[in-house]
Amino acid sequence: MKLENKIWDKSECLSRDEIESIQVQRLRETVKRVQNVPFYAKKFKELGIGPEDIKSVSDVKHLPFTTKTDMRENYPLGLMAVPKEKVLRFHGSSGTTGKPTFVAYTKNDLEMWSDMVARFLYSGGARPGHTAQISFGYGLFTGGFGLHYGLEKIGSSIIPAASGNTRRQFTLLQDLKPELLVCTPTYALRLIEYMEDEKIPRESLNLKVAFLGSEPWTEEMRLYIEDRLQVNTCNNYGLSEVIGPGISGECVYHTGMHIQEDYFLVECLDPKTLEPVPEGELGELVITPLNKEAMPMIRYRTRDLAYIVKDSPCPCGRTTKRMSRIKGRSDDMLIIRGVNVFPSQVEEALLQCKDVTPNFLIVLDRPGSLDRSVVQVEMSPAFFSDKMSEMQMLKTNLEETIRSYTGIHFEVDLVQPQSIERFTGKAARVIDNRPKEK
Ligand code: DLL
Repeated sequence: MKLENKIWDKSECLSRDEIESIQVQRLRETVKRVQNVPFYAKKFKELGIGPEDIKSVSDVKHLPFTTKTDMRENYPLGLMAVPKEKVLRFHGSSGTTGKPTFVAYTKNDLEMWSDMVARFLYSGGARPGHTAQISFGYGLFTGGFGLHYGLEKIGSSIIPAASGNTRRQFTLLQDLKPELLVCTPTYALRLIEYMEDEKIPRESLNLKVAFLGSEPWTEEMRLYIEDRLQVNTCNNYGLSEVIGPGISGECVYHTGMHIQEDYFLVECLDPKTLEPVPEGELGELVITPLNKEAMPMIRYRTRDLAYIVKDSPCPCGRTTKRMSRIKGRSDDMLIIRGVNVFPSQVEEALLQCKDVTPNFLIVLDRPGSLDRSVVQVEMSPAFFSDKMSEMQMLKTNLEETIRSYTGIHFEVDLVQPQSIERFTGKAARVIDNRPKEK
C-alpha cells in the first residue's frame, strides 16, 4: 500500500546552497550560545576558536567532540546554557550505569522539537483527522512525549496508550480503530504475536502506518511486520542527548531516513580516526543540533553506526540528505573471536526461516581461551507441535544461515515458543558473560 506523498514544511526542499547557508549561520549562533556553558567555554578557549571562525559548514571539523562521559561528568545539569527558570521540560535517558542523563528544553526547544517530529510523521503518511495510538513509554524517555506533540501539531488525535498491557492495546486498536501506531519494532512483534495467539482478525483493526524507532531493526523485520500487520512501516531515529525522536525519518518511499538538516548537522566519521567517511560507507554519526537553547551540544558522538545515502534525489521531492538504518552501535558491536558482529545480523539470518520466531537471545562466554557463542532461538508454535523430529535439521540450517550472515559459528539452542523474554520498549538481545578485557 503506497501512501500519498506530501510535504509538511518547505524547508525540507531547499537547495544545497540554501541549506548550507542556514547551517553555517546556526552553527555560528550555537558556538556563541555554548560559551555560557563552562565546559564548552574552556574547550573553545583552549582551541582558540570563536563564533567568528565558523565560515563554512566544513569548519565544524575544528570543533571539539562531546561524549556521554562528558554528560556524566557534568551531571546533572552542568551542560545547560540557560538558567533553570527558562526550562519547560526535562527528559532523561537511562544508561547502563545507574543514573539517567538529563536533558532540558526551553519553550522554543519544545516548539522546534514538535515541528521536526511533525515533519517526519507527515512524510510517512500521518494526516490531520487520523487517530494515532502511541505505545511508547511516557516519562523520562523521549519517545512518548516526543511523538505525542508532533502528532498533535499535525492535528491527528492521540490515544496515549503508553507501553505494555498488550491486551488493553488491542481493546484500543479494535474499538478506537487508530490508523497510526507508534512503538518500537520489538513491540510491533509482540502485538503480532498476541494477535495471532488470540486469533484476533486483522480486519478488526484499521491500522495503515506504523512509525517504528528507538532501537535497531532490519529490512527483513520490516517485511515481517508489514506482512503480518498489513501496514506500511516508517523508521524514525533520534536520541535524547541531542533532542529525542525527530532527527531523521523515512518518507513513504523508504529511501533512507531524511535528516532534518536545518536543525542538525550530521557528520559520518570513522570511529577510530574521527575523519569523515565517504557517502555510502558506514561510520559513526556525530551530531550537532543547530537550534537548541537549553542544552546545546557540539559534535555529539552518538556511537550509532550508519551511512549517508549517496547523492541521489528522493522521488518525494525532499532535498535533505538521507541516512541508512542504524546498523548497530560501535559500543554494542560484539567482537567474537576477533570478528565484529552486530545482533542485527543474527536477526536478519533468523528472519530467513519461517520455523522460528524473530525472538532471540545471544549468550556469550569464554569457558577456556576461546569465545563460545550461543543463540537461543524460539521455534514457531507450528514447528513445535508438528515437526519436532526435524529439530536437528533446523538447528544445522540455522547455524549455516547465521554463519553466512555473520562470518562466525553460533551454536543454535532451539527453545520452546514463548520462552524468551518479551519487551514493551527496547529489546535486550545479548548476555555477555565473557571476562572483561583489562
Ligand atoms: O530512543 C529516541 C527515540 C524515541 C527515537 C522514539 C525514535 C523513536 P534514547 O532512549 O536516548 O532516545 O536512545 C537513543 O536509540 O542512540 C540509537 O542507538 C537507538 N535508536 C533510536 N532510534 C533508532 C532507530 C530514543 N530508528 C538510541 N534505529 C540511539 C536504530 C535507534 N536505533
